[in-house]
Amino acid sequence: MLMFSGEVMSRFYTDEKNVLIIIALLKANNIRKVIASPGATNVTFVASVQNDSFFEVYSAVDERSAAYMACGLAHESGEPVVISCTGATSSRNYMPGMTEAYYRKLPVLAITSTQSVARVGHHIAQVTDRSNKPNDTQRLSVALPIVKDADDFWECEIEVNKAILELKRAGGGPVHINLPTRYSQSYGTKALPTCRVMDRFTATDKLPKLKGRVAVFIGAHRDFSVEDTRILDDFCSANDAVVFCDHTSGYKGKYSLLYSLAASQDLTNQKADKPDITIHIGEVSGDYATMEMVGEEVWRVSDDGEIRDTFRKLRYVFEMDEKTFFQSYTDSSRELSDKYLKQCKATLADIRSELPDIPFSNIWIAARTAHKIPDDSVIHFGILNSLRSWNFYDLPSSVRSISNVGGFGIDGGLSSFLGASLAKSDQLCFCIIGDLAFFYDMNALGNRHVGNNLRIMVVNNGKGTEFRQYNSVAAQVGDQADEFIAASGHYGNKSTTLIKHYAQNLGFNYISASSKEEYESVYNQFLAKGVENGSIVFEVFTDSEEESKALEVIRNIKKEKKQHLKVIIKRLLRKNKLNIIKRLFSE
Ligand SMILES: Cc1ncc(C[n+]2csc(CCOP(=O)(O)OP(=O)(O)O)c2C)c(N)n1
Ligand SMILES: [Mg+2]
Repeated sequence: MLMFSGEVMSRFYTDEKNVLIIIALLKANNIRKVIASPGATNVTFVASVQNDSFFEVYSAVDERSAAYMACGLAHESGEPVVISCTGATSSRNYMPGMTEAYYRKLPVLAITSTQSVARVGHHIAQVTDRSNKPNDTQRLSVALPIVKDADDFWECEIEVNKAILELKRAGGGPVHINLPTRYSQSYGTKALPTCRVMDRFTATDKLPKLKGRVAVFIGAHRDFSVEDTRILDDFCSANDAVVFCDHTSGYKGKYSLLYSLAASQDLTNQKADKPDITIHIGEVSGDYATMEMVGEEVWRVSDDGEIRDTFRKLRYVFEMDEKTFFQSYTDSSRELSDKYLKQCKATLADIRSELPDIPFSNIWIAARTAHKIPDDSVIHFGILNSLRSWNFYDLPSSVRSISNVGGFGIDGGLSSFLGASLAKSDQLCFCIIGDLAFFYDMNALGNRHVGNNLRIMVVNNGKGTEFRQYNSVAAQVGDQADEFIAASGHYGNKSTTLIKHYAQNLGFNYISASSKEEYESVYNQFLAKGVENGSIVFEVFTDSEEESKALEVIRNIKKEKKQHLKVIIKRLLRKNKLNIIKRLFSE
């Protein structure tokens, strides 16, 4: 090999972070073969691998030939091969070789370097549009960012992991990475960044050891059958694990912890109840508070096998059904334990024992009502205040609950609920929904299939109170938020007759309440068992300020001194009142 020894010795890796992440992860995955084609945009990548003796670098001027060389080398060595090219038409010439690799399932990783993709379409020399690729040239194509902050780093780390894992997934094949450069000239980086390496396992692989304290976190999930529940319970008892749940998790087993009340406390830190490893199952969760209760490492289990780094701590993906996973980690010879469960339950019980008086609000309603929802009913919650408020309180174990947290829309709550009510006409279906969500989807109530089993509670605070909560992202905007952010004053502005007449004209029974006393006097009608008396709309008028106060009260039951101080400083910083401290902290 031709050496330019003086120059090479003085250089290390580029300082372009996307390149460093690629190199770190190639090394972690033991991918060392690189075929480089000449050019300017891939200088930082090529010069960096060239400076690391781990890599085995070859040169090929003709990119078409380079890709075919990679096929031969990958096939013969049984290892993945990286090909690197620049802009202009270079990447176009990878296509024949990548097509060959696709149909032969050869692990060829094409890294096509480029100037910033923002330059595509502006007649900038050598910049070509790579956003469309023939389907049969790659199993996956990812576009990396130029890494400027922690979010870019995270995105880059994830995309490179995805790309590398795809080289061998489902039999393997070629993968494409588009890599933007800023033509950095500095090669002073001696150490590669620490990157998270992700691994994927299927049911036939040898699985890693599960060590430390374990919790399962369930996002939105279909209801657990009796058998599913037993399997998860057995896993928990064999591993002294717990299950962090909310009302969309579908799990009602012995190890379930509706933990939102504890996790939401502004002035305490529930560190003592955190696991080391979190097993993540289910889909999107609306329980933001309990999502903080993840351990240092997350293991995702899903049939889809996708990299879903919800908590930014993903280590392993298990591409298998939950039953296979849980049974694989249930060693029945181990001593059974529920120590961790008892500890978390004690935390919750301690907070619940101090529940204060709460202003009239969705949270107060949930406190009065959740435990009284009739057995075997279904209950739907609107996005997001209703779901959050009711997540503070347990429902009877025979009651099944759900919310549209898939797309998180306020647009289809009533329609989804109507659909659910059609499945069994004699099963009571409850819906707790805000006024904006109600009016958005109110036509569902006029559907001619509406039966007698609907119990709809509209919590009417005259706006999207979500954006008037004391801790909302719009909190700084104050009362001004009402006009355009919380969309106050629409739909009759808390009219006492609008929903009433609409509901009654459609054949619903209508009841309403505007205070705790009124609520107490009518809510038993809403909860009455049986469907004989027809469907009900129960409109509860609350005040947005009281809603916010209620949330603040319930999130401040427990106080830890250290945490208290932290929160106070944070709030002051947020309010921009102590700019000096802010500057001090940012230095
Ligand atoms: C289709 C759609 N548009 C906008 C949003 C953003 N959003 C989330 S909660 C919310 C307010 C809902 O207000 P309301 O139904 O009255 O409930 P409240 O917060 O007052 O309890 C909005 C607009 C959304 N989730 N979905
Ligand atoms: Mg509202």
